[in-house]
Amino acid sequence: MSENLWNIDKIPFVGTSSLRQGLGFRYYDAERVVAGKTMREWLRFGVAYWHSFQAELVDPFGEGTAQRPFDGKYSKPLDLALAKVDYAFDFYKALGVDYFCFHDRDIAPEGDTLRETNANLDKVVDAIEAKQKETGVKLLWNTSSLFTNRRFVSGAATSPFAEIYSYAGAQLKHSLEIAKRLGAENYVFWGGREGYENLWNTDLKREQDHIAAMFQMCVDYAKEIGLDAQFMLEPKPKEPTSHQYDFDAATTIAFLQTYGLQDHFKLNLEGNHANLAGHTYQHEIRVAREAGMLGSLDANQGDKLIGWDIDEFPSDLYETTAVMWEVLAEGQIGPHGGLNFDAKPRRTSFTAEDLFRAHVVGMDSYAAGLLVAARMHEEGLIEDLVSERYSSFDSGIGATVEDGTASLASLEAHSLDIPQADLVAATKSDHLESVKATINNYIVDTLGRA
Ligand code: XUL
Ligand code: CO
Repeated sequence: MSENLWNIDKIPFVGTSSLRQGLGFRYYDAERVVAGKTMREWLRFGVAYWHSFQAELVDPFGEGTAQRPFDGKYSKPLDLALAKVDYAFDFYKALGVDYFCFHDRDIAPEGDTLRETNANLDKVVDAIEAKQKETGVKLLWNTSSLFTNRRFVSGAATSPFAEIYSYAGAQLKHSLEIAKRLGAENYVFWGGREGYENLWNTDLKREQDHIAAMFQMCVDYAKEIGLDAQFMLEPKPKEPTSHQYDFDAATTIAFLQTYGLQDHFKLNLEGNHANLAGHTYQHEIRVAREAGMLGSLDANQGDKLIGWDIDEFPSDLYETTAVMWEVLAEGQIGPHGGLNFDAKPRRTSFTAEDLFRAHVVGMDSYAAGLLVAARMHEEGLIEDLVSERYSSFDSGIGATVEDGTASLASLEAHSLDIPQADLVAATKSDHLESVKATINNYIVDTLGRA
């Protein structure tokens, strides 16, 4: 009998001797040093309260299938909420993660008024605060659910109804106070209903002005209460609304710049959201990095065959390698970022043990990605390829573009009499298929030796 509420022993590192995946890490060895930092320091894994302790594994056609050790034990919602704090922290300990994330409405039931709801919330926050002290597990970020309750049917900070806008601001105020109390390293805003169903009834400009004003109020209030958590917006193009304003990294950065908010926010990027926007996860991370806006990562993956947000646990090594390549190039996930598993087991993986198994797969997949990407960096694989590809800008006419001395006239003087054959000779094959296969080789060989 193990000593936690899940009756699961601390998940050990077992290495790669067995090919059968079970309740043991093959690659994630927390204190192993890779590229100058431990795996624990690079990866900073977090557990998402909403998926792990709230979700019942429903789908649009079927009821929940999840079997959890707290099921049926508590008749009062607040008692259940308080008990879940103990289950949650036992889960973090057994899994060996250092961080967790939650929405305000994940952790405590609503009352009839915001005052009553806040009182419920404070009781649970007391319990969380005590557990954080006892275990050393930290809050990667918290957030506010401004999309679940029916009052947010037409949005929160973009609702056309001022009463709802005001309520959202009031809810955010308390949520920021909780972030301060629990020492949140970041604070996330995901605009779950901040968008529109139909443009004919929508004043797009007015809605965006309103949400920008709300963000400014949050920035001001954080300053007032001395909250230094990194604020982050989490892009997602659609679902639940047909169009959401924080469509993707590029759109979100442009929004922040338009409203002068760019110095106060970074981005929390999610794999499945990237796919819904028609991008790879790597693309979103690269765009954010180049704008100095990489904040944190919601680690999950989509499915090629399903066109909505299914929040699968990461298992695609090609993708985890690409993500960790970007993270290594950046030197960190973000100033205070981590890998939060915004992911749920499939509806058919319904046991409590599956919740552990799914996290183990996610953690191992990212640890594997880290090992492969570190080797690629060490051997300069991509760096060499890219610097060679752009080398014609290092001297001659190319250098005049980069040092700002080129003009259309100077480009014309250079190009006017160059024959077509010489221009074709100036281009080079990418050998792209070989590049992709080389990355495969790095994955196979590095993990084969791990
Ligand atoms: C929804 C989603 C959210 C945010 C936090 O798709 O990703 O869970 O991460 O609200
Ligand atoms: Co997310």
